[in-house]
Amino acid sequence: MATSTLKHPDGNSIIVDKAFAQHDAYEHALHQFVPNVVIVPADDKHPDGNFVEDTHVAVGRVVVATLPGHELRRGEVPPMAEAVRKVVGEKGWYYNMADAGEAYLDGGDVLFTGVHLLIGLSDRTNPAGAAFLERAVKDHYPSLSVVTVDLRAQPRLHLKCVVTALSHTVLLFSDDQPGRFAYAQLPESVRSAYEIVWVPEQVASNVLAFPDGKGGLLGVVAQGGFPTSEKIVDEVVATRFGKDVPVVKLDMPEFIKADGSLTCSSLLFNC
Ligand code: CIR
Repeated sequence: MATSTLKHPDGNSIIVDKAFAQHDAYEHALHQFVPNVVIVPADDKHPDGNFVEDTHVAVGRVVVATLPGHELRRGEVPPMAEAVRKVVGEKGWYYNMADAGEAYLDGGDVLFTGVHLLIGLSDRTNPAGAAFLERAVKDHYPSLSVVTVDLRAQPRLHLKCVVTALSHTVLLFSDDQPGRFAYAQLPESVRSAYEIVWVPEQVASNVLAFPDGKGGLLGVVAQGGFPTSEKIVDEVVATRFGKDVPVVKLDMPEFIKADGSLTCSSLLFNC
């Protein structure tokens, strides 16, 4: 039986104090762009518990409690579900993947661009998990276009390790084999709906972007420590969304050692 989720070669050298400081900086960055940030207390029983993104998926008012693909992470879901219900309340249409037999899925494999719902298949997300999410979302948003991207043969953890959305018109991909493979899997109708921006470092293709509700951006949180990719993100944000849109850079090396991206430490709701 597996005893750890860690794959990164430096996974055993995580410095906990530094990780807390990096998490504080992350929290601070969220406060700049999100009116209501709820902090879920740490739980020593779940060392990956800070990667809350994997436990739930929210698309509009649909909220799915996932069954994470790694068995060591499944105990994270019930306490997070309590916190999520407090935040979303009666507006949510709730689904629980644990009730669905063989279905499992990590939220890191789900990218809602505002136009399309992309679901990656991986070691952590199986076709039944993707189908469960698609059904839940389509129950309420029948015309939403859902695309499954099969990355099971690719060396990366989740879909959002290689692609995230800067806005509903711009996608950021990592310019490496898994990123190119993911791009190639998208139907032409989806690819042509976006401007595609490529960054050379995989970890830098994962950004948190905060829409202003009018097609623009309030700001972006991006990985620091990757100057070539940072320059590309800065330029795209300045030229497409305005020079005044802040791009906050966060150096998160302890989280990278735990195979974590930026998006994975928060869950965003807009219902
Ligand atoms: C895991 O393998 O599950 C954790 N060590 C990392 C999860 C990162 N999650 C994410 O990027 N969505």
